[in-house]
Amino acid sequence: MKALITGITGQDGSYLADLLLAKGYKVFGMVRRSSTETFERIAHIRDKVTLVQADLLDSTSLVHMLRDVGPDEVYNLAAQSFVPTSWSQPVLTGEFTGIGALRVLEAVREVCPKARFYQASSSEMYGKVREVPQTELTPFHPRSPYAVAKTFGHYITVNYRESYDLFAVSGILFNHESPRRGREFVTRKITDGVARIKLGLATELRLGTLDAQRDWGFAGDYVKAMWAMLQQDQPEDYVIATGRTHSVKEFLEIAFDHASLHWQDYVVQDPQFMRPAEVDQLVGDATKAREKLGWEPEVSFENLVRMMVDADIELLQNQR
Ligand code: NAP
Ligand code: F7E
Repeated sequence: MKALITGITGQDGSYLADLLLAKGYKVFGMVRRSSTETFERIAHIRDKVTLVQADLLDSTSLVHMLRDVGPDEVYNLAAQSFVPTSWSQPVLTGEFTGIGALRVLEAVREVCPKARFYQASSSEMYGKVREVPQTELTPFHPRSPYAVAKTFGHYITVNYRESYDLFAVSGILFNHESPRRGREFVTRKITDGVARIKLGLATELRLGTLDAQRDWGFAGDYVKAMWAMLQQDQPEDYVIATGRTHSVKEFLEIAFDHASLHWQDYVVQDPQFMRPAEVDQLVGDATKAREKLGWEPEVSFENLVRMMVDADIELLQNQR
């Protein structure tokens, strides 16, 4: 089996590549041209995957890539994925995160319509939530240009499935984190901050709202659900979540406590990290995934936080 992953250099792309290699797939990864390589997360599997240059902005490059690879499965994980950047660069976010998904779908339809397609949809689409917890049937109310773009990506995936009979599915994934998470996201920002403070490299950690709540899981668990969705008899959409919600404050408490520190001594609230619009109580109901995919999250919230703190301390110690 051949799988193509867009966004292989990102958090999820790297975990999905690990999973598919372990299952015996030949793994191809789409990378965009850059003056410096951004292959840190796939350094450990660099000789096991084949990288192909293409860009979500360039339809021709996507068509050529699919012709060259001839994949059985396509996972569209590439996107501008940081919510605050979507306010400062809304057009670019719409192009990458929304229309980019359409370009990949169009290329699949033209080149390899029998390939199975996965779209990385997001709990951010629920935004100003209509009900708690959220299911596959909960209406969307996106609250950022990122979320609006993801909502387009979601519906165009549903539309291509219904219009062209593609095996196209959308995974509505709630926040998932890991030691490979980008450092600007709040979880990694905190665990990196704890490690720096612990090692005497920083004296404070500047954050936005501490009351925000998220349903946080482990990325390594969530990529298993992506794969499982493409192995079903019917293409359907699934919510992937832990069903538990925690505040930024709770994350801080566990992270600092794990390093024997008190967060109140170091955390400073800074208005520059507040958002023009926040989402409400995001908490997912993954009953359908549990029943149809047999999927369950394995790493608890507490263990996720501790895993990330340990990894960041080790990383910084090794750099010394
Ligand atoms: P990430 O770490 O930010 O990775 C994004 C990937 O997209 C990177 O490989 C990046 O490449 C690539 N990319 C961006 N623009 C591109 C372009 N124009 N052409 C080609 N590649 C491009 O994101 P992630 O956390 O792994 O998330 C994976 C996907 O799931 C994203 O679509 C995200 O929006 C979605 N999602 C994430 C979560 C979550 O909690 N992590 C939840 C729901 C949905 P470079 O390395 O070159 O920048
Ligand atoms: O923010 C609050 C912030 O940036 C979480 C992406 O993967 O998950 C991610 O989006 C919360 C927000 O993730 C800071 O206001 C406080 O309420 O870690 P985040 P996100 O916006 O939830 C979804 C599912 C995706 O699809 C996205 O691609 O934390 N917060 N202080 C802060 N957030 C950040 N980044 N930085 C702070 O200093």
